[in-house]
Amino acid sequence: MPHTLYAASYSPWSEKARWALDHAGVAFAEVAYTPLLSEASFRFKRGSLTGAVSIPTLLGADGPISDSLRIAQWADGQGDGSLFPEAQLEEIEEWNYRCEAALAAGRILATRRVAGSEPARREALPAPLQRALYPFFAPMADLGIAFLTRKYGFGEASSETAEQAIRKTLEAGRLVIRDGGGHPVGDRFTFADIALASSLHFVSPHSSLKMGAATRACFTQPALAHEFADLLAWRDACYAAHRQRAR
Ligand SMILES: N[C@@H](CCC(=O)N[C@@H](CS)C(=O)NCC(=O)O)C(=O)O
Repeated sequence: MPHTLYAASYSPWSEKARWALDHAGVAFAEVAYTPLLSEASFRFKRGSLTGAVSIPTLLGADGPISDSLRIAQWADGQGDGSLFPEAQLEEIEEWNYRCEAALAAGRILATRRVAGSEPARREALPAPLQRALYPFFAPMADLGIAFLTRKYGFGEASSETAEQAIRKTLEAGRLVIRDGGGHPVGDRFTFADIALASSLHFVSPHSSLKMGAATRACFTQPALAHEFADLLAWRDACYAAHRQRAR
């Protein structure tokens, strides 16, 4: 059965899954998911009418696989197994956990900025709704932001605390890259590299990721990007060396 990845082009969690699938050479089709708007048809395809759903989700494996880490582990099992060497599994999962904390914090900052940017709210809608139909669908973007704010419970979170959480992960990442010879775990490229590279998404998204200019601006934190310019350079080198694209 062909594999389908429900994903969003601007989402770092989707990119983690996509990267691992490409690395393992798993062929898949990607379906663009827009929060709220896509949920009903996605639930139908996934076969889950109740309960929380999230993207990335891979359909067409043994059953639906949600969560970027689980998708990556499944993909690695189809490939050469190099992303999750048995002996380093715990360390890799620990890095993923730290990087998830940075992403969760980054989403707070980015969503707030998107909420305040009319062009970014427009870009959050599917392409056909961004032009002539926009006046009718503009409220959908506001609803989508309110939905995500409620779903991920960050309405009250302080931006300073979020920034500190990102800094904590990136400072640890910087140290381990410096002292570990260029990889967060062991001396080879593993999923920990993918997790750390993706954790910079809400500091400065990688140039290869498709997103509108206004969205990219909202996802960029100039002060953090300046502070972690060394880690961004490492991330760019990591993409250049290891981001094979199957499609
Ligand atoms: N830990 C999860 C996090 C996934 C996640 O937060 N997904 C969000 C952002 S792309 C999502 O599904 N948003 C759309 C929605 O909740 O409707 C993973 O690694 O896949």
